[in-house]
Amino acid sequence: MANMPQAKYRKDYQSPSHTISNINLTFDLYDRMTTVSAISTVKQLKTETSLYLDGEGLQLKEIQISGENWSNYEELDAGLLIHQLPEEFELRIITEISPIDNTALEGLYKSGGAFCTQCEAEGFRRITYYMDRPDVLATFTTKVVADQVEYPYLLSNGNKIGEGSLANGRHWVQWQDPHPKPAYLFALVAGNFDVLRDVFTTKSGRNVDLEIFVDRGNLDRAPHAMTSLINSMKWDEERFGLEYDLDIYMVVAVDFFNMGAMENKGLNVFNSKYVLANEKTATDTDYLGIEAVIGHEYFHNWTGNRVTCRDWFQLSLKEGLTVFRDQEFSSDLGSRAVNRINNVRVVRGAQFAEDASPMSHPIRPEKVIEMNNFYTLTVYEKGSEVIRMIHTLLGESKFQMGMKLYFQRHDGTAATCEDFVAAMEDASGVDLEQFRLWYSQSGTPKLTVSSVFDAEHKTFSLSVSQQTPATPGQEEKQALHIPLDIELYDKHGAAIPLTSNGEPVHHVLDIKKPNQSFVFDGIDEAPIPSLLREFSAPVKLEYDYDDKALVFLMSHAKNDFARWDAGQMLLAKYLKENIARIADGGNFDMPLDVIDAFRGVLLSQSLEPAFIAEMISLPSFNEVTGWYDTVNIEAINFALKALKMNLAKELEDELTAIYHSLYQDKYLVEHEAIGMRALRNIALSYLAFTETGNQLVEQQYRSSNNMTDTIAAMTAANSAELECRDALMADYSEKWSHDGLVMDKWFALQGSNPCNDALAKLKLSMEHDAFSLKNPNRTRSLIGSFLNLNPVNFHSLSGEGYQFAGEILREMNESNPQVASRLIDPLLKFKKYDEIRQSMIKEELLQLQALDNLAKDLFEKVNKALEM
Ligand code: B3K
Ligand code: ZN
Repeated sequence: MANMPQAKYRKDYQSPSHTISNINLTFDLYDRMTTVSAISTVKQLKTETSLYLDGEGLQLKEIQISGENWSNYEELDAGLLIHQLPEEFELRIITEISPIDNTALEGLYKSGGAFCTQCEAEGFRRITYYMDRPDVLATFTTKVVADQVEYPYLLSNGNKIGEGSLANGRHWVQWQDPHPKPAYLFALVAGNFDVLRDVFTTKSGRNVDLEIFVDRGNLDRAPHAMTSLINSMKWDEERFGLEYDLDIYMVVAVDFFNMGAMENKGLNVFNSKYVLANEKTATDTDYLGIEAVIGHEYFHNWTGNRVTCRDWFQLSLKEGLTVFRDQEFSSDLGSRAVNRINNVRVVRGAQFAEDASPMSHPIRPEKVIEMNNFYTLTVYEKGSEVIRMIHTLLGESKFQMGMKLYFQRHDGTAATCEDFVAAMEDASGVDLEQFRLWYSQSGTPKLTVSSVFDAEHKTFSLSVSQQTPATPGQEEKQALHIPLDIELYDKHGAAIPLTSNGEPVHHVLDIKKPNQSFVFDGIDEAPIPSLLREFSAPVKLEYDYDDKALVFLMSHAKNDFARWDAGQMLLAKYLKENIARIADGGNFDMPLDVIDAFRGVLLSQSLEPAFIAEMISLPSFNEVTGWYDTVNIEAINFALKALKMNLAKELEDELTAIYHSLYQDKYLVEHEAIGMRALRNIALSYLAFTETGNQLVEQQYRSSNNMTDTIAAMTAANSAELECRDALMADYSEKWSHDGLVMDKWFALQGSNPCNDALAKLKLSMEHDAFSLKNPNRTRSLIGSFLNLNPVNFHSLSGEGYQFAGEILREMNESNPQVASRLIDPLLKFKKYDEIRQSMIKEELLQLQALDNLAKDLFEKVNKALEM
């Protein structure tokens, strides 16, 4: 490569040389030649009289310093260095950009007919030369000029302060955001939309205008997003005491977007996937996803915007905390247990896999080449688990005291993770010294627990040892402070009060040393321990439960999460046994009493349907691969399918009864109704493997009045490779081919199709009118699901799956490196497979490495993977 991308290190942080107190922007919007004028007030903070401004892909037209043309500057690779500047000055820069050619979807680009921006992490530098770093906070005034007919709505951050018409059919609107902010929170949108409007009255009585902008004709798909927004605003006031701070809150849905959504101050830009929903086009999962993402971006207004990050290494300061907040929001509005289960599935299934991959990093990374590569499960989901542990250690009321102090100290500034922990510590008096290691140490800790019951002394001892395996760049690991939430049960299922030397002991044990023991007294009979309740820490737990204890916990544990977890441990135990046996040429086998335990769950009158649905959901292929250093793809696939078929056969009567009893003729988006559909549809996914499967599935598809049941039927047909599959797929594509977002569900099924000629079918789907590699949603649906959810075909020994992935990655490296860099993740884990597969995947990585235009995003990942 001509210029080797350079890494940045957290330890090298230096405060800015200058500050920009305000910036006045004018955009004259044209597809190919947009002119951006930026006038900033700059002040020197240190001794340097030169100012460095970031800038990429810009045509520089003019630089003036306090009204004077300035020629004393250098144009560098990724910026400008302006020399001999006075202490205070007005900087005027004019640049030109071409939004229509921007396929990377970073900076200012066109999504369909609309102009929009994405600036986090470092996209503002593709708009103008600027100090594009999160610790430079300025007030923004933005004037947008564009054609009046094509772009009736011209939007930016803050409040509208002026508008007018111009000659030649153009018009302008000017916006002012009174809250100083870093450039990554800047946004601009220009387009022709339908608008859904509402008003929210805050707890102090201020009215806030709420506006959701969607493509023309989509207004009937916006109400759920609006309801979710209002619920978010209410929830943040009630649970966190936080009120919104502008007079207007806008959300714009766009079709071309690299991720889920963006929290730009007062003007969120959303992937349309997380806004648009009605019963015909969206599933229950989509509805819940919209609620979560609308909530997440709204909650960023305080945790992210009012207090932002000092530098990008601190990303988890805003992301981990905001994920924690959106998880709590969803849990308070819906089922806490179901939410917890789903969050834990992501951590165990995918974040643990990241920890074990070449990309393993702590929640606060030390070294970064391309910042966009660090919007990861580790920073987000493990980051949220770290906040949750602080919450567990402090309790809700002290945690809220910590939040108050955090805002008191840091509102309006750019802070660090350390600032957050210090506020929590100072407000609560709880010592978090050792706990801080969670921010710097990477990898998944393993907790090994053993127990001894002493009948003579009536004691029960738990010995706990912790060990974190080495990760790339971090050989030595230290003991972490791990909150271990436990409960002990007697044989009737009553919780035994925990005492030690006669004194009560809290149910959350502080594990701080490599090896630690806890002795509980006054215990008459051998108790059954429930360990790591609520997944109180993001660790792997090892404890030698026998089947009886797990079956007991499945029905007697006081907390739903613990019941579910016991069921998962039981399934894991038999999956592991069977995978080993199948790898040795043996057959699938599972004892009847294990099956009976799940029968008991299905027959329970007291459990919520949504929870039963979780109890009988099997671990995913990806979660199972996480149990092994070396993965046997065929054996895992065979065992998972055999387990599904076995349960279907043995529990057919119960599943059939449930399936028929849970029929609803009306579609309601309410938690109870969603739970009933979830259970009914998981029952269908099993029944698909029985004799009646094809008929049931086809009938559900034909009679469905909502997308949830439609997609459930198609998914069942796909995984069980039913005869009706192709007919259902054809029918769906005919109905929805005009709507890319709805077709994404179809593309995802094509991508994950387990049949033998899946890759050929996938390639045909790429010819579909609704498909385009330029659209990240389409690409993720079709290609992403092939790479992540189609293990047998992707890892085919023919090597075709890998070659196909390589071709797509080489293409996407040029058009959209950020999306390419997400797609590549499964290839980075090549060391987990047998030697033949390893060498085939490595070959694709080497081909990428050899490209002379390899983007920073892929450069960082490919090199890390090949280094290992
Ligand atoms: N903060 C954005 C993510 C930006 C990703 C940049 N590659 C959305 C969010 O986490 O809320
Ligand atoms: Zn976020």
